[in-house]
Amino acid sequence: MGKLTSEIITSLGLESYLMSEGNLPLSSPIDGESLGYVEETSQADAHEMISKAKAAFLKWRVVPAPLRGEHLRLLGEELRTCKEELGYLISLESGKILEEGRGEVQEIIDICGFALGLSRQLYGLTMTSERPGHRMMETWHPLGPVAVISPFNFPAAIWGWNFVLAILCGNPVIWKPSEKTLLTAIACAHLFEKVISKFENAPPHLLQLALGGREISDVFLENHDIPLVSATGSCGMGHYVAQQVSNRLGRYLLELGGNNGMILAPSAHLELAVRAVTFSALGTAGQRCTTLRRLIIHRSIYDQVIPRLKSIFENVKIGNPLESGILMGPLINKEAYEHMQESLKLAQEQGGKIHGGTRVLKEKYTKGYYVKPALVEMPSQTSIVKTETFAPILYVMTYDDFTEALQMHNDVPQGLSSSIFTQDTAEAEIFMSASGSDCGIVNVNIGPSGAEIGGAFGGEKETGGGRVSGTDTWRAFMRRATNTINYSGELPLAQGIHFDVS
Ligand code: UN1
Repeated sequence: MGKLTSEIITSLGLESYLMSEGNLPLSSPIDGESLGYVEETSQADAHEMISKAKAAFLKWRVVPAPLRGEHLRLLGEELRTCKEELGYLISLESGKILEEGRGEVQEIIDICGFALGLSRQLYGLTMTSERPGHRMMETWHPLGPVAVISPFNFPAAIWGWNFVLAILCGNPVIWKPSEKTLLTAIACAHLFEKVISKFENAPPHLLQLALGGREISDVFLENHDIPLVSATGSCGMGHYVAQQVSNRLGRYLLELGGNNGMILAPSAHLELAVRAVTFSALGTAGQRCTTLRRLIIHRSIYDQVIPRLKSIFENVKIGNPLESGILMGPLINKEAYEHMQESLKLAQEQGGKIHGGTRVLKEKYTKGYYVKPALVEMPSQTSIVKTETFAPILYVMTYDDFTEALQMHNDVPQGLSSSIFTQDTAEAEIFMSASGSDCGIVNVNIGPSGAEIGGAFGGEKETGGGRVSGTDTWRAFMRRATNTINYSGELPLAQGIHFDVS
């Protein structure tokens, strides 16, 4: 382990968690370097965690929400003091560049601030009653222990969006992070523990880490004492989670794959559009659920845009994501690289003209999978274009007519994020209207990735329909009660029904 890495592990207080042997190996995608081992959670321990979370729930649910918010404010403060270190650890384990690692920590800081404000605004409605001397209202209550299943690509922020809201809403969390980014998860849990241990009114086990694979998730998917499972990851994983949790009529919140498109209209500000495409397609080495994967360009500007994109894709700085100036780090592992190559082969068979996409730096990093991003000119939106490949592949297609572009844009199974670059107000409005983009995120003159925490985040169709992060997504983490209060001294029934014994 490098000197800086071991210093950061020490400053985050993580040495005691690392073992020289264990059944879950930790490594960095940068060069395959081993970071040690941690112990897998057993099924028996996972069941025990549920009992502990239930006990914590009974205490935490009665702590006033503004006080719960105050705990989260302090988590935000703690994160500010170690933004650099945690950002580094995220980059080391997920392979994203440092700038993005830091950005991820910032997302959690932001959601902590959001939660503090929200802690005094968990509002319910009051309704007018049809009965005299009656009042009706809605109240929102804590739901119970929440299981959070999170992916490798945002190893801290996705936990943050879910955890912070769950805790704010009065629910303990059991977190099953990706097996590829366990150290980041341990660091986040350790930070929270540091903050929460200062509060007398906070019960133990508000956050428990369940480390392992599907067998561990299964314990939470099947258990009635987990009223909500929030899972972020692939559509395949989401299908499985939905089926398992539905079997017991539990609740699930899914934020799954995207196959995000951008329409580039003839009036587009091309300077900005090219920059937006660059960040959205190449950021996080194409491994965001919001990554731009389909560019639908008006035929009249195709020849102005493609040579510029080719040059950017060819020259983008690829390398160790911890070094300054680098814009693209490695893919998460060999499987991701192989999957990318298989998709490119299919694209070629389906008439695609591929630029880039090959492995680079393999002499320097024999165990790191660095690739040139692929720009693929497609004759039409074929089956491979409709499939999400979690890698830096941008499929490019042309259109002549705006209606055709919209139709092509929506003709994929996923529905997470979308964007249009246009100066034509009518086109922009149509794109955002009922007959426009069918995604959960619909942007004008910015790319599909890089959402702020203030908005609800998630999408439709195979993206799973769930929303996390801003606005009213907190409601998914609470139990709604409709209250009717009678102060009339009579007992009138609704709908004018008479039901008298005498
Ligand atoms: C993801 O890749 O699962 O909007 C989340 C974005 C980030 C979140 C991505 N704020 O690109």
